[in-house]
Amino acid sequence: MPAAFLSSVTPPFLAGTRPRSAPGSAPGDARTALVWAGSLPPGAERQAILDGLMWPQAQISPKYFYDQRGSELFEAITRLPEYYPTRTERAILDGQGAAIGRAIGRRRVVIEPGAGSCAKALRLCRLVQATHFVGVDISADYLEGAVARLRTALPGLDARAVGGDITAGIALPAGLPQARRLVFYPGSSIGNFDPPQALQLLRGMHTLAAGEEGALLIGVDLRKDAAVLQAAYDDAAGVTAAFNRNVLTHLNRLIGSDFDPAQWRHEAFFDAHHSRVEMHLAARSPQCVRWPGGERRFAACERIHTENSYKYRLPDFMELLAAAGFRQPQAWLDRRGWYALVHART
Ligand code: AVJ
Repeated sequence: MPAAFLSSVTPPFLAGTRPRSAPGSAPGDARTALVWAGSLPPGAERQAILDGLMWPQAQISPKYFYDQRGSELFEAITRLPEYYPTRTERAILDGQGAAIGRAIGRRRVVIEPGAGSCAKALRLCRLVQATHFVGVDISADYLEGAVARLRTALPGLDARAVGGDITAGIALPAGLPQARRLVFYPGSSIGNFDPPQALQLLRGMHTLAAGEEGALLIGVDLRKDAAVLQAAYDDAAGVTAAFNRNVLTHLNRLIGSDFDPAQWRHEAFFDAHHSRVEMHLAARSPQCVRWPGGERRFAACERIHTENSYKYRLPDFMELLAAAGFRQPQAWLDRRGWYALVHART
């Protein structure tokens, strides 16, 4: 691995997350049960957010983008002309679906961390003739609606929604078959984590899939021209800017802060050294943000770091997969080599 991959600093909001045991399935109808799992206790979550805000380089974890409004804005981003990852991934699945389907084989269980709208889950569950689906997402209400629609589209599928934070460890519904599991992690969500965190997450996915013939299918955004990346994260219509600012509205609700989103400017750029797109919010004027028990002053132009989106070179990503214990990796790329869908076995 190049040195750049090892030199990134672990931000406080991710340093504190550790796998922890979580409660099992909630009582009630097993087909519709929403299982809460893996989230930090409320006090610790609040403290983690405040630590991030008080850090010299203020930061907010990108997981807080995804309240109801944020999930809708993200869906809008995936339809933007500049935002290539979603449609490139779909083109790979559509164009090379037969070969990918052969590599995966028939699958009993599909587990999708960060399932969101479940749009890709429908295709994949059809492709591999899955009998069980487990969608996991931090935006639990949004996910619950999506899983309900998935059940309508595939009536034979036992589909469950699990609300929870995948970085904190998740509890699978009781009785889920152990054999022929496929962890499906599309959308290049792995890019939100710096390589050491990504390795930890991939190890967790290895554990989730482990058992007879376990496997992983993961989407990875690859390194490319900086101008293409820049446009994808700073679109002309300003949807990504609205998505970025919405995190402040969400935080106001979560911790009782008084951020004025209109006072913050969206910034996005490619950092070639770390091979990542960074998103920030920059203060338009000097201001003081208050919350119960504290405050932080921001100078004009001072920034809050809200997201990293790593762009991998394929060999580096393959090394990460191997380090997490995966074997026999196979990758399918689009014609331009912008994006990879990678399959590997546990
Ligand atoms: C959902 C993390 C894959 O990094 O491209 C889109 C989120 N941020 N536009 C990405 C995002 C700004 C997205 N991921």
